[in-house]
Amino acid sequence: MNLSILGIPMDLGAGRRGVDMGPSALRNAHLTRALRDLGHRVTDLGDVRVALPESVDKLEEGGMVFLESILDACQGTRDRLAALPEGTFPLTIGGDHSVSMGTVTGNALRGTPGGARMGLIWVDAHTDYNTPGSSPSGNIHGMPVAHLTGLGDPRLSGLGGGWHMRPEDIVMIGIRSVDPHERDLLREAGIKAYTMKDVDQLGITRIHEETLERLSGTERLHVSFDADALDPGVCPGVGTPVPGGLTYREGHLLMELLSESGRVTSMDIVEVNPILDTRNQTAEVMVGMAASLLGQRIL
Ligand code: EXY
Ligand code: MN
Ligand code: MN
Ligand code: MN
Repeated sequence: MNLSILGIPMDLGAGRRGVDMGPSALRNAHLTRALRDLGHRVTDLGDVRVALPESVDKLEEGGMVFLESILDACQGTRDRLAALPEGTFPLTIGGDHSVSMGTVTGNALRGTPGGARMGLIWVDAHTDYNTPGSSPSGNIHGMPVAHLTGLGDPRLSGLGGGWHMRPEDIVMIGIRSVDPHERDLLREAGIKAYTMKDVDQLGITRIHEETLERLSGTERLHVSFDADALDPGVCPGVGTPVPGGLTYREGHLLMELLSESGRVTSMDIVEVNPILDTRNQTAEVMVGMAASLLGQRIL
């Protein structure tokens, strides 16, 4: 398969600095080599520009202050992805999870001016369904899914030029940290979220079956994998760790089953923070997850 890697070195959506080095950490974990060893033709497109206004000191500011810079980076991401040739598999590497407002939109718009009907599998400890009005932190990496469905700040929810994710085409897996108002918004939207209790009770195999059934009407399928979905013992290098996450095998099984389905058309890896993980274990684990989605087999 033709794979295109695109980095978005952005930490402006997060509550702490460092995930802007996520793309470098993933490249240092030999992402390209791992995928070439599976027989893929891999092109590394480099990184999207992420710019701050001169006046802003990102170490001293936070939250919504960065909205315009996040919007600019997401527009650049959207446009790069929308312009890729048909038939390529985009693998976007962050960067905090606000980058997915650009990745999901760009992958939906490619070759389809009005935007394709996109399925979205959101692998995460968090539902990322806050709006600026509901967020307890003001950090935009807690808001991407809300904006992809048309809620929130119109500058961000307008990235698709009228295209939005349908809530019924979104499935979340690994959820274990949801804010009070966010929970209300999720319920109103009718988004399917599998919590870690569901993972414990149903298992990944049943969740995978139900997910593909629910998303059977979609034209494309994007997997957005937040490293903090995995247990902090597996992925310590994340900015918002939550105990009781997916095991290493649950993460790989989900990727292996999705790989066998042949349905997935694009992927994000986000929230890898090398400042918090000097052994680069988190990046190495996430390279393995991408490899499992892209055809690596045990036997
Ligand atoms: N729900 C919390 C907030 O909105 O501030 C925490 C969000 C963490 C988001 C990370 C990327 O998954
Ligand atoms: Mn997230
Ligand atoms: Mn998360
Ligand atoms: Mn709309």
